[in-house]
Amino acid sequence: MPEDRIRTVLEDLERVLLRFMRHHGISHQEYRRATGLLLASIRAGEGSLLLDIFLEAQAADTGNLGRTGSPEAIEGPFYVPGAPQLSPPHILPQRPDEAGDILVFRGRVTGPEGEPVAGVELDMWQADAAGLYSNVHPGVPDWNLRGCFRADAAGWFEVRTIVPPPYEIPKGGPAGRVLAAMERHVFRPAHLHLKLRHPAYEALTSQLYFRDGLYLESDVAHAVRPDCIASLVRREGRAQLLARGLDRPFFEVRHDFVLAPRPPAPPVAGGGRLAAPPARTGPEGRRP
Ligand code: MBD
Ligand code: FE
Repeated sequence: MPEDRIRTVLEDLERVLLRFMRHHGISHQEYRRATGLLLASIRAGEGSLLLDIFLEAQAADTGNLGRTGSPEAIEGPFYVPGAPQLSPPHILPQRPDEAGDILVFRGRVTGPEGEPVAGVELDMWQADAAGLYSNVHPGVPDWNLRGCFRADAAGWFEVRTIVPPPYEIPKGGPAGRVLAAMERHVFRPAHLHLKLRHPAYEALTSQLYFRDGLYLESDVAHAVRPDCIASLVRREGRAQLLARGLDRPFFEVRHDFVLAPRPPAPPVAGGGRLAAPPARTGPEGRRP
Protein backbone atom coordinates (compact mmCIF):
# COMPACT_ATOMS: atom_id res chain seq x y z
CA MET A 1 0.00 0.00 0.00
CA PRO A 2 1.58 3.32 -1.02
CA GLU A 3 2.45 5.56 1.92
CA ASP A 4 0.34 8.48 0.73
CA ARG A 5 -2.70 6.19 0.57
CA ILE A 6 -2.05 4.91 4.08
CA ARG A 7 -1.93 8.51 5.31
CA THR A 8 -5.08 9.49 3.37
CA VAL A 9 -7.18 6.60 4.69
CA LEU A 10 -5.93 6.96 8.26
CA GLU A 11 -6.79 10.65 8.28
CA ASP A 12 -10.22 9.91 6.88
CA LEU A 13 -10.80 7.12 9.41
CA GLU A 14 -9.95 9.56 12.19
CA ARG A 15 -12.33 12.16 10.70
CA VAL A 16 -15.19 9.66 10.33
CA LEU A 17 -14.80 8.30 13.87
CA LEU A 18 -14.61 11.76 15.45
CA ARG A 19 -17.71 12.86 13.56
CA PHE A 20 -19.47 9.67 14.71
CA MET A 21 -18.53 10.39 18.34
CA ARG A 22 -19.81 13.96 18.19
CA HIS A 23 -22.98 12.86 16.39
CA HIS A 24 -23.86 10.36 19.13
CA GLY A 25 -22.48 12.42 22.01
CA ILE A 26 -20.25 9.51 23.04
CA SER A 27 -19.34 10.12 26.68
CA HIS A 28 -15.97 9.47 28.27
CA GLN A 29 -17.46 6.47 30.09
CA GLU A 30 -18.93 5.06 26.87
CA TYR A 31 -15.60 5.54 25.15
CA ARG A 32 -13.80 3.51 27.85
CA ARG A 33 -16.44 0.81 27.63
CA ALA A 34 -16.20 0.53 23.82
CA THR A 35 -12.42 0.47 23.70
CA GLY A 36 -12.40 -2.01 26.61
CA LEU A 37 -14.64 -4.33 24.63
CA LEU A 38 -12.34 -4.17 21.61
CA LEU A 39 -9.32 -4.92 23.78
CA ALA A 40 -11.18 -7.75 25.55
CA SER A 41 -12.04 -9.35 22.23
CA ILE A 42 -8.38 -9.26 21.20
CA ARG A 43 -7.32 -10.77 24.56
CA ALA A 44 -9.94 -13.51 24.11
CA GLY A 45 -8.56 -14.34 20.63
CA GLU A 46 -11.71 -12.92 19.02
CA GLY A 47 -10.24 -9.77 17.49
CA SER A 48 -10.30 -11.08 13.93
CA LEU A 49 -13.70 -12.71 14.49
CA LEU A 50 -15.26 -9.44 15.63
CA LEU A 51 -13.79 -7.40 12.77
CA ASP A 52 -14.39 -10.01 10.08
CA ILE A 53 -18.10 -10.48 10.78
CA PHE A 54 -18.73 -6.74 10.52
CA LEU A 55 -16.29 -5.55 7.88
CA GLU A 56 -14.64 -8.24 5.77
CA ALA A 57 -17.53 -8.81 3.32
CA GLN A 58 -17.31 -5.17 2.25
CA ALA A 59 -13.60 -5.51 1.55
CA ALA A 60 -14.25 -8.68 -0.47
CA ASP A 61 -17.03 -6.97 -2.48
CA THR A 62 -14.80 -4.01 -3.25
CA GLY A 63 -12.00 -6.40 -4.29
CA ASN A 64 -14.45 -8.14 -6.62
CA LEU A 65 -15.31 -4.99 -8.58
CA GLY A 66 -13.97 -5.47 -12.08
CA ARG A 67 -12.53 -8.86 -11.18
CA THR A 68 -12.69 -11.60 -13.80
CA GLY A 69 -13.26 -15.19 -12.80
CA SER A 70 -14.86 -16.50 -9.60
CA PRO A 71 -15.50 -13.87 -6.93
CA GLU A 72 -13.47 -13.77 -3.74
CA ALA A 73 -15.19 -14.59 -0.47
CA ILE A 74 -14.21 -13.56 3.02
CA GLU A 75 -11.36 -15.54 4.56
CA GLY A 76 -12.67 -15.25 8.10
CA PRO A 77 -10.68 -15.58 11.29
CA PHE A 78 -9.70 -19.26 11.16
CA TYR A 79 -7.35 -19.82 8.22
CA VAL A 80 -4.03 -21.35 9.27
CA PRO A 81 -1.24 -21.71 6.69
CA GLY A 82 0.68 -24.98 6.48
CA ALA A 83 -2.12 -27.57 6.36
CA PRO A 84 -1.03 -31.16 5.59
CA GLN A 85 -0.41 -32.04 1.94
CA LEU A 86 -2.76 -34.81 0.85
CA SER A 87 -2.26 -37.35 -1.91
CA PRO A 88 -5.06 -39.05 -3.87
CA PRO A 89 -7.64 -40.16 -2.98
CA HIS A 90 -7.91 -36.85 -1.11
CA ILE A 91 -9.50 -37.16 2.33
CA LEU A 92 -9.31 -34.24 4.76
CA PRO A 93 -7.55 -35.32 7.98
CA GLN A 94 -10.18 -36.49 10.46
CA ARG A 95 -10.75 -38.57 13.57
CA PRO A 96 -11.47 -42.28 12.97
CA ASP A 97 -15.02 -41.69 14.19
CA GLU A 98 -15.45 -38.17 12.79
CA ALA A 99 -19.08 -37.13 13.31
CA GLY A 100 -21.17 -35.83 10.43
CA ASP A 101 -22.40 -37.01 7.05
CA ILE A 102 -19.75 -37.86 4.48
CA LEU A 103 -19.30 -35.18 1.83
CA VAL A 104 -17.61 -35.61 -1.53
CA PHE A 105 -16.69 -32.21 -2.96
CA ARG A 106 -15.59 -32.13 -6.57
CA GLY A 107 -15.29 -29.74 -9.42
CA ARG A 108 -13.08 -28.26 -12.06
CA VAL A 109 -10.75 -25.27 -12.08
CA THR A 110 -10.29 -23.41 -15.34
CA GLY A 111 -9.05 -20.10 -16.62
CA PRO A 112 -11.31 -17.53 -18.32
CA GLU A 113 -11.19 -19.32 -21.70
CA GLY A 114 -12.15 -22.63 -20.11
CA GLU A 115 -8.58 -23.89 -20.22
CA PRO A 116 -7.75 -26.28 -17.35
CA VAL A 117 -5.61 -24.95 -14.53
CA ALA A 118 -3.51 -28.11 -14.34
CA GLY A 119 -2.32 -29.06 -10.88
CA VAL A 120 -3.84 -26.05 -9.12
CA GLU A 121 -3.43 -26.30 -5.34
CA LEU A 122 -6.54 -26.21 -3.16
CA ASP A 123 -6.06 -25.36 0.52
CA MET A 124 -9.26 -26.20 2.39
CA TRP A 125 -10.50 -25.72 5.95
CA GLN A 126 -13.85 -26.10 7.70
CA ALA A 127 -15.63 -26.67 10.98
CA ASP A 128 -16.30 -30.16 12.37
CA ALA A 129 -19.80 -31.44 13.18
CA ALA A 130 -19.72 -29.58 16.50
CA GLY A 131 -18.94 -26.32 14.67
CA LEU A 132 -15.32 -26.21 15.87
CA TYR A 133 -12.21 -25.39 13.82
CA SER A 134 -8.96 -27.29 14.51
CA ASN A 135 -5.87 -25.27 15.50
CA VAL A 136 -8.26 -22.65 16.90
CA HIS A 137 -10.80 -24.21 19.22
CA PRO A 138 -9.58 -26.49 22.01
CA GLY A 139 -10.37 -30.20 21.99
CA VAL A 140 -9.95 -30.77 18.24
CA PRO A 141 -6.83 -32.60 16.95
CA ASP A 142 -4.40 -30.30 15.13
CA TRP A 143 -5.14 -29.95 11.39
CA ASN A 144 -8.43 -31.83 11.67
CA LEU A 145 -10.49 -31.04 8.53
CA ARG A 146 -7.69 -28.95 7.03
CA GLY A 147 -5.66 -30.00 4.03
CA CYS A 148 -3.94 -29.05 0.77
CA PHE A 149 -4.39 -31.08 -2.39
CA ARG A 150 -4.00 -30.67 -6.14
CA ALA A 151 -6.29 -30.88 -9.12
CA ASP A 152 -5.28 -33.20 -11.96
CA ALA A 153 -3.89 -32.16 -15.34
CA ALA A 154 -7.40 -31.34 -16.61
CA GLY A 155 -8.18 -29.16 -13.58
CA TRP A 156 -10.46 -31.70 -11.92
CA PHE A 157 -10.35 -32.12 -8.14
CA GLU A 158 -12.14 -34.30 -5.64
CA VAL A 159 -11.90 -34.42 -1.85
CA ARG A 160 -13.74 -36.32 0.85
CA THR A 161 -14.75 -34.63 4.08
CA ILE A 162 -17.88 -34.22 6.23
CA VAL A 163 -20.83 -31.86 5.80
CA PRO A 164 -20.19 -28.94 8.18
CA PRO A 165 -23.01 -27.49 10.29
CA PRO A 166 -23.82 -23.77 10.51
CA TYR A 167 -21.11 -21.93 12.47
CA GLU A 168 -22.20 -20.48 15.80
CA ILE A 169 -20.20 -17.60 17.22
CA PRO A 170 -19.47 -18.30 20.90
CA LYS A 171 -22.25 -16.59 22.85
CA GLY A 172 -20.21 -15.97 25.99
CA GLY A 173 -17.29 -14.13 24.37
CA PRO A 174 -16.92 -10.43 23.49
CA ALA A 175 -18.08 -10.91 19.87
CA GLY A 176 -21.17 -12.79 21.07
CA ARG A 177 -21.90 -10.05 23.62
CA VAL A 178 -21.73 -7.37 20.91
CA LEU A 179 -24.16 -9.34 18.73
CA ALA A 180 -26.49 -9.94 21.68
CA ALA A 181 -26.53 -6.19 22.42
CA MET A 182 -27.53 -5.64 18.78
CA GLU A 183 -30.21 -8.35 19.09
CA ARG A 184 -28.70 -10.34 16.25
CA HIS A 185 -28.36 -14.08 16.02
CA VAL A 186 -24.88 -15.55 16.07
CA PHE A 187 -24.84 -17.90 13.09
CA ARG A 188 -23.12 -18.23 9.77
CA PRO A 189 -24.60 -20.70 7.27
CA ALA A 190 -22.70 -23.99 6.88
CA HIS A 191 -19.68 -23.45 4.65
CA LEU A 192 -16.39 -24.77 3.31
CA HIS A 193 -13.40 -22.45 3.01
CA LEU A 194 -10.75 -22.73 0.36
CA LYS A 195 -7.81 -20.99 -1.21
CA LEU A 196 -6.70 -21.82 -4.74
CA ARG A 197 -3.11 -21.25 -5.86
CA HIS A 198 -1.28 -21.63 -9.15
CA PRO A 199 1.85 -19.75 -10.30
CA ALA A 200 0.23 -18.49 -13.52
CA TYR A 201 -3.05 -17.31 -11.92
CA GLU A 202 -4.19 -14.91 -9.25
CA ALA A 203 -4.78 -16.67 -5.94
CA LEU A 204 -8.44 -16.98 -4.96
CA THR A 205 -9.95 -17.14 -1.48
CA SER A 206 -13.37 -18.72 -1.77
CA GLN A 207 -16.16 -20.16 0.30
CA LEU A 208 -18.89 -22.62 -0.58
CA TYR A 209 -22.38 -22.60 0.92
CA PHE A 210 -25.15 -25.18 0.47
CA ARG A 211 -28.42 -24.39 -1.28
CA ASP A 212 -31.46 -24.22 1.02
CA GLY A 213 -29.19 -24.19 4.08
CA LEU A 214 -30.11 -22.34 7.25
CA TYR A 215 -28.98 -18.71 7.61
CA LEU A 216 -28.11 -18.20 3.94
CA GLU A 217 -30.32 -15.10 4.01
CA SER A 218 -29.22 -13.89 7.43
CA ASP A 219 -25.50 -14.69 7.69
CA VAL A 220 -24.16 -12.79 10.69
CA ALA A 221 -21.17 -11.85 8.49
CA HIS A 222 -23.39 -10.77 5.54
CA ALA A 223 -20.99 -12.65 3.28
CA VAL A 224 -23.10 -15.07 1.23
CA ARG A 225 -23.11 -14.32 -2.50
CA PRO A 226 -25.15 -16.31 -5.06
CA ASP A 227 -22.07 -17.49 -6.99
CA CYS A 228 -20.87 -19.38 -3.91
CA ILE A 229 -23.94 -21.57 -3.30
CA ALA A 230 -24.07 -25.16 -4.56
CA SER A 231 -26.52 -28.03 -4.12
CA LEU A 232 -25.88 -30.97 -1.83
CA VAL A 233 -27.01 -34.17 -3.53
CA ARG A 234 -27.61 -37.30 -1.46
CA ARG A 235 -26.13 -40.48 -2.97
CA GLU A 236 -27.17 -43.88 -1.72
CA GLY A 237 -27.05 -46.16 -4.76
CA ARG A 238 -24.99 -49.33 -4.30
CA ALA A 239 -22.87 -48.58 -7.36
CA GLN A 240 -22.15 -45.05 -6.11
CA LEU A 241 -21.10 -46.32 -2.68
CA LEU A 242 -18.98 -49.12 -4.17
CA ALA A 243 -17.23 -46.73 -6.54
CA ARG A 244 -15.96 -44.75 -3.57
CA GLY A 245 -15.53 -47.62 -1.13
CA LEU A 246 -18.15 -46.15 1.23
CA ASP A 247 -20.53 -48.16 3.39
CA ARG A 248 -23.12 -45.46 4.10
CA PRO A 249 -24.97 -42.84 2.06
CA PHE A 250 -23.05 -39.66 1.41
CA PHE A 251 -23.58 -36.18 0.03
CA GLU A 252 -21.96 -34.82 -3.07
CA VAL A 253 -21.42 -31.21 -4.03
CA ARG A 254 -20.03 -29.99 -7.33
CA HIS A 255 -18.55 -26.55 -7.74
CA ASP A 256 -16.24 -25.13 -10.38
CA PHE A 257 -13.85 -22.22 -10.12
CA VAL A 258 -12.55 -19.80 -12.71
CA LEU A 259 -9.18 -18.20 -11.99
CA ALA A 260 -7.93 -14.94 -13.43
CA PRO A 261 -4.51 -15.08 -15.13
CA ARG A 262 -1.76 -13.18 -13.35
CA PRO A 263 -0.77 -10.04 -15.22
CA PRO A 264 2.58 -10.59 -16.97
CA ALA A 265 5.53 -9.65 -14.77
CA PRO A 266 6.99 -6.24 -15.63
CA PRO A 267 10.14 -6.49 -17.80
CA VAL A 268 13.27 -6.84 -15.71
CA ALA A 269 15.87 -4.15 -16.36
CA GLY A 270 19.63 -4.64 -16.16
CA GLY A 271 20.01 -8.04 -17.78
CA GLY A 272 18.03 -10.02 -15.24
CA ARG A 273 19.00 -8.17 -12.08
CA LEU A 274 16.19 -6.38 -10.27
CA ALA A 275 15.89 -2.72 -11.15
CA ALA A 276 16.54 -0.37 -8.24
CA PRO A 277 13.27 0.85 -6.70
CA PRO A 278 12.47 4.52 -7.35
CA ALA A 279 14.10 6.75 -4.77
CA ARG A 280 11.72 7.47 -1.91
CA THR A 281 11.80 11.06 -0.87
CA GLY A 282 10.63 12.69 2.32
CA PRO A 283 8.59 15.89 2.55
CA GLU A 284 11.67 18.06 1.99
CA GLY A 285 12.73 16.07 -1.04
CA ARG A 286 15.46 14.24 0.89
CA ARG A 287 15.57 10.50 1.42
CA PRO A 288 13.88 9.84 4.75
C1 MBD B 1 -16.32 -18.29 10.50
O1 MBD B 1 -16.21 -19.60 10.34
C2 MBD B 1 -16.18 -17.52 9.42
O2 MBD B 1 -15.93 -18.13 8.27
C3 MBD B 1 -16.28 -16.14 9.52
C4 MBD B 1 -16.12 -15.29 8.34
C5 MBD B 1 -16.53 -15.55 10.73
C6 MBD B 1 -16.68 -16.33 11.81
C7 MBD B 1 -16.59 -17.68 11.71
FE1 FE C 1 -15.75 -20.26 8.59
